[in-house]
Amino acid sequence: MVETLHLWRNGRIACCDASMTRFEQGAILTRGRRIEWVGPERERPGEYRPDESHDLQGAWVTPGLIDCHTHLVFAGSRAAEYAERLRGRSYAQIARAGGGILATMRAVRAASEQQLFDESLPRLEALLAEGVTTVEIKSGYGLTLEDEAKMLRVARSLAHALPVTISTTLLAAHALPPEYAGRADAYIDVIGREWLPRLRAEGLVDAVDIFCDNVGFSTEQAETLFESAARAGVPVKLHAEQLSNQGASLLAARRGALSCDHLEHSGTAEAQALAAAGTVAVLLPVAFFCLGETRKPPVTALRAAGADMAIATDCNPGSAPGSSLLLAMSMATRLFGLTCEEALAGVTRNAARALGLQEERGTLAAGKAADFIVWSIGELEELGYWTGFNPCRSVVKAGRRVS
Ligand code: DI6
Ligand code: FE
Repeated sequence: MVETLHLWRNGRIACCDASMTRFEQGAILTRGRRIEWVGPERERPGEYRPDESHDLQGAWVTPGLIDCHTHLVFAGSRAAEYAERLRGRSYAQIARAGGGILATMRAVRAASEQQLFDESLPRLEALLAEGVTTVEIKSGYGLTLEDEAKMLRVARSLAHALPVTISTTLLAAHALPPEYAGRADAYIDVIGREWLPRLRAEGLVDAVDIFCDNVGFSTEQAETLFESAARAGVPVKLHAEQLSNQGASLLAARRGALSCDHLEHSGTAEAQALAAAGTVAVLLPVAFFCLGETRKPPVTALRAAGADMAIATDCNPGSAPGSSLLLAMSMATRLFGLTCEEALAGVTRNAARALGLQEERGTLAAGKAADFIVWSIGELEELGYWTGFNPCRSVVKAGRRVS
């Protein structure tokens, strides 16, 4: 079958490659789900005879945005806990008293697969409406084999309901479930030995994650889980240095993790180790904001070391109840000091790397997925500038205009 060739012309194209190439009078040729060619309109090779032509009317175009860290599949809300936190109780205190992640675990276990799907869908719709065409979704509120599988199946089925590519991450090591109270090592063992191989064989797991912190798991436990992941041939990432420094980033770097996420309590040594290992530093400013944190990730050190920085929503009912990647970009600039260009790279090229998807997505180049966004903006810097305003005009996913 010969797929039709589409020309998308008269755009201002931000490729989001390493040199942040822009074509002011640019065009994109797509064939089926892929980009065939991108460049200045006047340099379009003559051998291409497009079947259809679309006028972008001088609008800015970027790659489809990528939200590389979410816990978007969950049930219920934790607004009452938020109210308690406003009265002075800390996230860690609530977690230690059996609330926090375990409160959502109870809601997720009680929810049917359909309920979980129905509650999660609007959050993914909100991301898509902002031009997010690839989303990572973690498990981590089931904490039994069956309930983790249920969450991951919901994540996979969301990709059939909406034009969004979903990457799934097994985060069974998010909190210690009551069944394993006092037996954290045994829990890590069962995840690595039984759950991971089974869920991977069912096609439900693209990566493995662990919450390594004083209210989560230790670096030794992370190391054990990473050994199992290596045996199963599954890439790893981790929640590191969000609330304390347990040496998790250094472990992530040593194990060649795809990404190391949060990082508020890390410093120069960690930044250098991540840069040297090519592990992406994922910044989650919405969690920083909603927890009322004051300690920031070492952005200056990460920049100086040449580490790749990504930005994600962390969408979850506890620390980051929201579903706006554009707001996360804005917070990353104002709260963490990223430039607008770094923020854009953080939701495109670097976010793709954080998922190991850099060969397919994250930049506009020949051979990449034809996922791109047409924006109603006059300047590219408006991405990372607006707070709570959505200038997305149109979404093209896998070569098809879907909005
Ligand atoms: N860090 C976070 O910010 C989320 N998970 C994690 O390890 C919070 C998840 C939650 O509170 O439900
Ligand atoms: Fe998270």
